[in-house]
Amino acid sequence: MLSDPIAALATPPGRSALALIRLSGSGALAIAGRIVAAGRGESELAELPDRVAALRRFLDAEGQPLDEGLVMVFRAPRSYTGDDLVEFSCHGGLLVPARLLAALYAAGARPAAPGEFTRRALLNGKLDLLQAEAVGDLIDATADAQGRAALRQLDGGLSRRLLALREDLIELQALLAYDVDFPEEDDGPVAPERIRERLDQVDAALQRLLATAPAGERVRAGALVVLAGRPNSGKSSLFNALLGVERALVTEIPGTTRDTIEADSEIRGWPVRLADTAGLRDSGERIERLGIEVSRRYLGAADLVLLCVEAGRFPAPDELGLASEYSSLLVRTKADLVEAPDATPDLGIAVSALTGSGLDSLREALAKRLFGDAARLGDLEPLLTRERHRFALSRAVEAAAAARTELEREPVLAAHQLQQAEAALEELVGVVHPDEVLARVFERFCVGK
Ligand SMILES: Nc1nc2c(ncn2[C@@H]2O[C@H](COP(=O)(O)OP(=O)(O)O)[C@@H](O)[C@H]2O)c(=O)[nH]1
Ligand SMILES: [Mg+2]
Repeated sequence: MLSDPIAALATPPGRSALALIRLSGSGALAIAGRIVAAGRGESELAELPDRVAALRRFLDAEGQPLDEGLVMVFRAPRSYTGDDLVEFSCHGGLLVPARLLAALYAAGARPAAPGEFTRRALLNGKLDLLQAEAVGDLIDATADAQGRAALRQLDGGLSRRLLALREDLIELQALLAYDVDFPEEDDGPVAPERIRERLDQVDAALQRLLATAPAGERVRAGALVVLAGRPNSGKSSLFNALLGVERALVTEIPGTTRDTIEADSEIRGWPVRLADTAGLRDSGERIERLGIEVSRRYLGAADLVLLCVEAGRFPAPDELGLASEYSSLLVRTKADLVEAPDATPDLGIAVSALTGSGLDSLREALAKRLFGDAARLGDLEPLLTRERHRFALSRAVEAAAAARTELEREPVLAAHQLQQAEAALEELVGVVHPDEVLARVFERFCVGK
């Protein structure tokens, strides 16, 4: 049933001062009423005004007290889900929230599935699909830029842009329909050039939006930056310095790093996953050789390779080869060991993991290379942040291009293509939401959301 009562913990389980439990669906107030004790002079739950916190004792199925906390009622449709909703703040930890939930289940609720609260919000028209995705993205965000992008999407920025484009497509269909219905009315109200001009504008706008996808997807997923170079070139030291913690083992023995070590970090507010690799060299040793193979795979997946070469020596042909094979940035390490590190920009950014010199310039360069597009585009357009968005918009762009081709030859077919483009945008925003689209969007949500 669409709105049968569901309940779940909205905060992570474990030791904490407080926990939040949500209950939503038809009969939510009656179910909550069964576990909330109204003491002397206190009003019954059903009499509580909306959105006002009340301190109450919570009871288990036997009527025994299990905690004291706050309860708040949100009556339909003014709630997150759009259905009647009750929130309980109780004490945290492992015992109390579990007992409170058990009491709610005994009183008639069932455990919520992952993302089920947000799914109901969507079905009740509280959020569209893009906003529902943004809720998930905001929860998963680790870097400022991810939080900002998610908030903008949650605020409806991308949805409004897409719905405006959809309006344009509908208007074009109307213009075409007029042309189809009254073709003999030459000099009719709709000049063919006008239709073409409008179509060109819409097409260009769709393409501009599609062009934000690579930058937007990188913001959402984070960029992979791989440190590479010869053994002992200072990769692990730089990795640690950028992270600000001693994650990777550093020794003077070449070949110390064998496994690739990954760590999430934030560089100037942008999400970056750093990977420290085994040094690249011909090694006779089996374990080290395996590590080098893994390094190669990482290099292939990297958004940017930081090629580490000691500041004291000129990059060798194999190193310059690597630099040109991958999208890379040359870093001259151990700058503290040389008198005057090369200042030529072509010869890379001089850094010292020991003194910290040059790290700021390196961070600046990294942010610019990896997220310059996102920063630039993000000011002008909402960003497309997922493959799902890119696929839908590609379909719209293709259909718009096909409509253009058909315009001269067969206006009916052009109108059909415009309708296809419109359908792609509708599916993207979630004006229509086929079940499989919903399933994909919600599969990674947590239960309380
Ligand atoms: N003076 C100096 N020594 C460094 C610096 N970075 C690394 N080293 C030394 O160079 C050696 C190799 O460093 P490591 O980070 O393990 O290099 P990797 O093999 O490329 O990971 C170690 O003895 C480090 O202490 C630096 O910035 N300055
Ligand atoms: Mg190392």
